[in-house]
Amino acid sequence: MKKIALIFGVTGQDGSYLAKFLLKKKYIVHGVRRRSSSFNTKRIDDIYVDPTNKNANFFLHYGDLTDSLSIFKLIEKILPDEIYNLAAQSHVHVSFEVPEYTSNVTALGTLRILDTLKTLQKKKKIKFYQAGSSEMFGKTKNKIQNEKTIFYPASPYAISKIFSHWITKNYRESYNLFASNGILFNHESPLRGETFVTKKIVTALVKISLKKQKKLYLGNLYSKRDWGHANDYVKAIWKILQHKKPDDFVIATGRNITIKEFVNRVCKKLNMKIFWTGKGVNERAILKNTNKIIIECNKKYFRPSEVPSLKGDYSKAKKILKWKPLISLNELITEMVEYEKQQINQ
Ligand code: NAP
Ligand code: F7E
Repeated sequence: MKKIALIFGVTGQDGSYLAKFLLKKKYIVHGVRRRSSSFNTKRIDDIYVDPTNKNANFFLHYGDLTDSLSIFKLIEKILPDEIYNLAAQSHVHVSFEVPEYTSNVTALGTLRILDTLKTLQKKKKIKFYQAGSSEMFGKTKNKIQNEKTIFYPASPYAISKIFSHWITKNYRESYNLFASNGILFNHESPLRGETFVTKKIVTALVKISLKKQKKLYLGNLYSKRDWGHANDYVKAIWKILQHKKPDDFVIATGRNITIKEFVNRVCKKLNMKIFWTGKGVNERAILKNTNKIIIECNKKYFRPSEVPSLKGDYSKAKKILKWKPLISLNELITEMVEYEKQQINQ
């Protein structure tokens, strides 16, 4: 019998990589999409099949994490073997602008799924994965973070993810649900949302190199992030649910660099020679051969509260799940740059 998976957040970066990964593993995959005034299925259009086709193995349903009725009805109808909760208002900066909505989706949405699983557990024991985040460590003083590091969240997003982390643990301990948390550090890909910093940098610098854009505006250049590839990380997500017991795992690369260093590496890949000048919000990058400013900082992109440095220790996942990242940051940058060039040439 084929396994059945239900993915909340299937239209997002991770949802699309996970759906493709599970289809390769011969799962039947159901995904939840939100109603939106414009199409939001770009990342999964390549796997869409007409649901009336008798060989169809990928199905989309309308639903929303703010709507308990839709969640209950979908889970009760599909009765999947595994649920992956990847849905969230996932932008940290935006969470300061819409804190209540962020909490409703990113915190309470998880509770709505878990409570459905509790109600339905006599009908079926469904495994549950919760997409936790390194942002939960926030302003931690620990140089490297693992499953035992104390959380110090620095945004409404991070606080919502901590609620989800603990409610997942609480439902596991109180009702014996198979409910696991991943604590994933930043992971990127060509399919990353346009306003996250890596995608924003790569898209702009490729356009600048082709003289299709003049400038890139950024915020804090000195925060450090541990960046991996989404394709490696969805394999870890799957492994977490295949483990014999529910548990919590940090997924990371164990290396971090600043935003500025990320910019330098993308410029190198594009053979753009730049130098930096100025300080703080006046810092800028100048292209050597034209002497033109191509990067400036803008207050608009600084956050009310910043997470200065994150670096993950994934030794538990390595030991127990036999997982490790396979794609290096330079390979990730190459893939993102090539994808962006292709998009422009289309
Ligand atoms: P993403 O690209 O922003 O995708 C988020 C998904 O959630 C999209 O499918 C989105 O639908 C959906 N969604 C948003 N609000 C919803 C609602 N009210 N009801 C139902 N679905 C809703 O995020 P991602 O990068 O793939 O990340 C996946 C998950 O991992 C998120 O929970 C994120 O917070 C978490 N996470 C991400 C990272 C990372 O570095 N990528 C690291 C740690 C944790 P639309 O397409 O309609 O917007
Ligand atoms: O910012 C700085 C910014 O928005 C990274 C989400 O997937 O990963 C992601 O959250 C850093 C921050 O990702 C700009 O201040 C500078 O220090 O790409 P980001 P994030 O906030 O780390 C975690 C693990 C998640 O869970 C989240 O869902 O880059 N930065 N200048 C900028 N950031 C943005 N977005 N735009 C700028 O212009």
